[in-house]
Amino acid sequence: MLTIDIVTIHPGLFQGVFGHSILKRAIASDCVKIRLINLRDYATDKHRSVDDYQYGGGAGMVMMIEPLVRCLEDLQKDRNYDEIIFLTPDGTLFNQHEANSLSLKENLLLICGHYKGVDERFRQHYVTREISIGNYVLSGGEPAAVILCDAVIRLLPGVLNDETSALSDSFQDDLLSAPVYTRPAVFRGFAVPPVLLSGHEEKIAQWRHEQALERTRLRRPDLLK
Ligand code: 6GU
Repeated sequence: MLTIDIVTIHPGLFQGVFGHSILKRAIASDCVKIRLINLRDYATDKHRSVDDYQYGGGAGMVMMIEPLVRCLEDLQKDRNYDEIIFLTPDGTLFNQHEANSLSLKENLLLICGHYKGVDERFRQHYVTREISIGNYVLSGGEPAAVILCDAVIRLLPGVLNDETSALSDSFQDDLLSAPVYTRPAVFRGFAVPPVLLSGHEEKIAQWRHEQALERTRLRRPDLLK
């Protein structure tokens, strides 16, 4: 079973997301175990500080190495992490390939950054992977951690009802998905493509493949390279 430990100064941000829908079910059915760790529990002063001014001056606080290492070493008493992942906008871009790879691990540690960043020594000496979810800046790593967890957990065996549906996702074969339709067959004159009503499995599969290719060519030509 996959376990994901998440170090954050806002554990409450996660409760809603993990308490609903597919993620809730995945946790309830023991496909994944998630632990939220409040970094402030590892602060060393009475204010429970986890950040400080940066050396050399400049705006923005920096997360201190000491609480992070105290936290990490405490967690490592009962876990051997496959990856210690720092979520940061200057990390490598997260994609489906990375999600697939992480879904095969057993113990992941996610560390959510805040403020101006994290003391570089922590990144250099303790972190094993740095991940960004896109070319924009979030106010903290938490939303990125949620996205990473969702993308990984839905791939775990037993999480999706229809085991094949994760395999037919957009991106799983570097193609976007074909369009999908449901009842009614005609809505205000807008008809479903007739081939889908034909019952001809081979023709349907071929149509879907052509649509996927065409959609990818038009919207995401970068995926076809
Ligand atoms: Cl992982 N963190 C933050 N703060 N901003 C981001 C991000 C991560 N990925 C994209 N933007």
